[in-house]
Order: sequence, then C-alpha cells, then structure tokens
Amino acid sequence: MDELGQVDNTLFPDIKDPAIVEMYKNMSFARALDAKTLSLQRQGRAVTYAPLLGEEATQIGSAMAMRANDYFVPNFRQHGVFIARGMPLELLFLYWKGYEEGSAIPAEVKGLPYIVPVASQMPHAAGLAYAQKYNGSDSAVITYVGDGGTSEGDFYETLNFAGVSKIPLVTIIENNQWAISVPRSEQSAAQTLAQKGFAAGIDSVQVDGNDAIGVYKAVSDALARSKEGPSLIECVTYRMSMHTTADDPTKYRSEEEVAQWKMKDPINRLKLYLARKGLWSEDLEKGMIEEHKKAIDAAVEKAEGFKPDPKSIFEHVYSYMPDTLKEELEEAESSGFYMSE
Ligand SMILES: Cc1ncc(C[n+]2csc(CCOP(=O)(O)OP(=O)(O)O)c2C)c(N)n1
Repeated sequence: MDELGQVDNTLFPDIKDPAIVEMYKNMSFARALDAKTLSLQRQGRAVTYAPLLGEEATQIGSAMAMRANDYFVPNFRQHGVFIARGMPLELLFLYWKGYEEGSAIPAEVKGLPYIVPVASQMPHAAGLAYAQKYNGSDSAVITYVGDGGTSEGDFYETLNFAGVSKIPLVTIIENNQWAISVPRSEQSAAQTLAQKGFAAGIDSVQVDGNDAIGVYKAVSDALARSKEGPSLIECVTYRMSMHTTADDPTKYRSEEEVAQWKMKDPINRLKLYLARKGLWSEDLEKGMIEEHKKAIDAAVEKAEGFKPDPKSIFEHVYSYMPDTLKEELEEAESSGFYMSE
C-alpha cells in the first residue's frame, strides 16, 4: 500500500474488510493509549514509558496476523501487540507505574512480559519456539527486536540457532531508525537489517513497516511456513516520539527528518485506503474515539485504584521462597517495613 492508500492487488493478503476496519481501530487505539500513558507519566502518574507513536502498523499488522495459538515475545515497546492480543489494559498501566503485577500476563494473551535488556528476549523466544517443535505443536513464536538490538550477540546467536534447528520462530525487526541517539546508519554497515538473516540460512524479507496490510501479509506468510523453519522480517518504520520519557530526541535529530516521516503516517495511510473503499466515515471515527476514551479511562481508574502489597517484592522471584528470602521478609516485617492493613 502506498502513501495514498493505493494497493497492489496482486500482493494483497487474504484479509476481509471487517478485519481491515478492525486493524484501523486497533491502530488508532494503540495511538490513543500511547498518548494517555505519556500524559500520565508527565503528570507523575507513571514511572517511565517507551512511546510507540509511528510504529502502529508494524505492531498491529503483525499481531493481527498471529493465529490464536501463536506466542509473542516483546521487548519494551510492543504495547500495540499486547492490545491486539487482548491484554487487560489496566495491567499495561500497572507495568508502567512500576508494579510487577503488570507483568503477570494472562495465559490467553500468549505473550511474555515486557523486557528491558536489549535483545535478551530473543534467546527466550528461541527456547519457546524450540519447545513448540519438540512437542509437535502447531504454534509459532513471534519475537520483536529493535534496529539497535540487531547489533547484540543475543540476536546473532538466536538466528544461528533458529536456522540450524529450524524452529518455528518469526523475528520481527522493528527498525524505527534510532537506538536512543544512535542512528540506523551507525548501527550497521549492512545494506539492510533483513539480510542479517540470510547468513543464518533464514528466509528473510524487508517490508514497509508503515503499511499495516503489507506487514500483515509478510507475517501471515511467515507463520504459514513456520513449521518448516524460521523467518526474519525487517519492518522499516519510524519512532515519531522520544525513545523513552527519559530521552530528548531534539538533542540529536532534525525536525525535517521527523516531518518527512510524518507524511508516511501509518494510520492516515490505512484511513485513506478505507475511505477509497467506502469503509470509513466521520461517524465511524467519532464512535471509535468515544469507545477508546471510555475503555482507556476505565483502565486508568482500575490501575490507579490498585493497592500494592509491599510483600509482593519478595514473591515471584523464585517458584518457591528460599530460606534467605524468607529471612529478609521476616526482618522487613519486624522492622515495620511491611505492614498489612
Ligand atoms: C543489553 C543492554 N544494553 C543497553 C541498554 C540500554 N538501552 C535501552 S534501549 C536501548 C536502545 C535500543 O534500541 P533499539 O534496539 O533500536 O530499540 P528501540 O528503542 O528503537 O525500540 C539501549 C541502548 C539495555 N537496556 N540493555
């Protein structure tokens, strides 16, 4: 799909109109949630946040291509994927408010929690994919990594293992052009990041990451052949906002660059496509915005009503509490650090 929302029908995937409208709604929802979380952080109501603005097509397009039994392994920016997979929204807010409870992903979402060390999620994803193959399951695993993450050892080791073991792993490089202040051009001398997969014997492709239908097509094709082995998909997109709320991109990138990418806005592009097909209207837009606001406000209220239990910092570290941790908990309790209501 080009920037005017015109498609190449010879490449069009098997996706029906209602699903494309759903895709548009999910992308708009991801953007609304993004704006809300950023504003909460600015008001001191969230600890930190990594915005996804501009990356909605890569995230929603890929998440909607997943089949019910597929798993995903995110890094720290895939809020859109969580949304499309039915994550209870208040858990997302809890995570960004700094509560571990936000990492308790419901089983039906089939996702691992956010992870902050760059690329360390990839070996986890490879392990999960290996387990699917070992158990003869039909499920595949999708993992996400940034352009910066493709410079890490974990990235190469995962791809090498995936290629040799022919595991059902789809690696999505969310190439948003910047790894904090390091541009893509200083990240790798490779002509594309997708070609890093070829060396590992992996079916690899580069797609326009601002084209939700194109991403959907690449990911559904990769999933359809996942039983035969892994795939790598480089989604070329752009981080329109800051890296995280601790970052100021005006210090290292030009306004012209941002303005150029704004013209390739993924949501606007899909809207143009829907309008061409008579699937978009002012009423649809208005109703959708209201629905989104209601859902987000309700989730914020729930998250802000959450009463943390200080004891929880001692739990969930191990499958059972070892004696050393029990001692620490007892000490904390007797010192008054931990007081139950
Ligand atoms: C192993 C490791 N090194 C450094 C960092 C600090 N760090 C956090 S995000 C980031 C840049 C990541 O860039 P990229 O992989 O392109 O992802 P993006 O932020 O663009 O989504 C760095 C260096 C970290 N979290 N983990």
